[in-house]
Amino acid sequence: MRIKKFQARNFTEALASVKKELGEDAIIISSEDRKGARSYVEITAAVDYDIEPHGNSNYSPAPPASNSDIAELKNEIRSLRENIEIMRNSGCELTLPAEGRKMFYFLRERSIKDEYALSLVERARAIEDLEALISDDISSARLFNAAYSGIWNLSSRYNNRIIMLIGPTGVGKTTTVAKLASRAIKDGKKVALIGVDTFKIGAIEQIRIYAKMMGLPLDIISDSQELKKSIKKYNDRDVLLIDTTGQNPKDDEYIRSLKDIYRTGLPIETQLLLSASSDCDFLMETYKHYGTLPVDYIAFTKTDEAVRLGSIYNLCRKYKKPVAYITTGQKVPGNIEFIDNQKLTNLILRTGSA
Ligand SMILES: Nc1nc2c(ncn2[C@@H]2O[C@H](COP(=O)(O)OP(=O)(O)OP(=O)(O)O)[C@@H](O)[C@H]2O)c(=O)[nH]1
Ligand SMILES: [Mg+2]
Repeated sequence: MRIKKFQARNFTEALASVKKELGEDAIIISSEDRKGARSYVEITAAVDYDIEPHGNSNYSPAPPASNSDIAELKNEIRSLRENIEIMRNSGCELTLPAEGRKMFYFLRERSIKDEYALSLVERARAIEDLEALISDDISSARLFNAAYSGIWNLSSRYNNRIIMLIGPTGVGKTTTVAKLASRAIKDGKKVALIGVDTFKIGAIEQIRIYAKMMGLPLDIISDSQELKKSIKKYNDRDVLLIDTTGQNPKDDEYIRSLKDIYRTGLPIETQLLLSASSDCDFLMETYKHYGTLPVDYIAFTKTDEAVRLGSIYNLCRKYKKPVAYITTGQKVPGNIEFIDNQKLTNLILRTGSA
């Protein structure tokens, strides 16, 4: 066990130092708000570390432990772990004033990360301030949402707007391509669909069915050269929607094949779809992989299934990407909302399913 005191101007900074020096597993033992000519906070944190292997050659091994000893030890470790987890999940907020603590728990209940919750609490005077602060933090979305709702030819540099949807398997890319296509048709746009074939069984079938239902031309392509040809062919279309098939982003080959597409220099707008019902750690990890691609916008699917939506805030705050839209169900057409900042904030602050 290593124990260390950290001093900083506020809890956010102190907590950042704890994390930096002792890592994510550090637990907060105590925290104090020291008032005076030079006010500061002091956090005492500790981290457990692995016991080094015994290097002494005179070392004589103890008699082997019995199965019941091992089981007892395992139980002991499990209960210690649980206690550490409880301690880790409490502590940093304990020295906040009562109103601050109330706000902190309010934010934590919505799955907003502790470090972001602390920074919001530091800026808020009362719980009523949180809405405006959150809205400010995700303000980049507003610009886009205002423009997105009806204007498909946002990038006037090009003849058509080429939108490619990427994201984890089953997140709702094909369904959302169909929703976007019907929305564009409704807005009087000429649309074509492109499916990137990765030889996944059934993947192409689904986009084929949607294309047929909506009477839209569809090209299935398997590499960047074919994509170039398709885009040229559909030069008269206002909107081209490219559906990709989700694969494990840890698979380098997959990311490489997507990078090939960008290397063509085609004016592709990339929307990364993430399921709002995934847990925050998964979303952050996923973003790390897809973030190596030129992601322009994030869109959150399955908001209807999510119980807490604080992870939308966590992600927007960390990666500062605008949110293009959210999807709210399986229905095609429909179940897609080009929401503004205010609505997105309300969603983040909501608890319970829609
Ligand atoms: N509840 C809910 N379900 C959705 C939503 N969007 C898509 N789905 C469902 O999620 C499932 C997967 O959707 P797809 O569109 O096939 O997902 P995908 O990302 O194309 O999947 P892959 O091509 O396999 O990577 C389907 O059952 C959809 O109906 C949504 O907003 N809410
Ligand atoms: Mg699909």
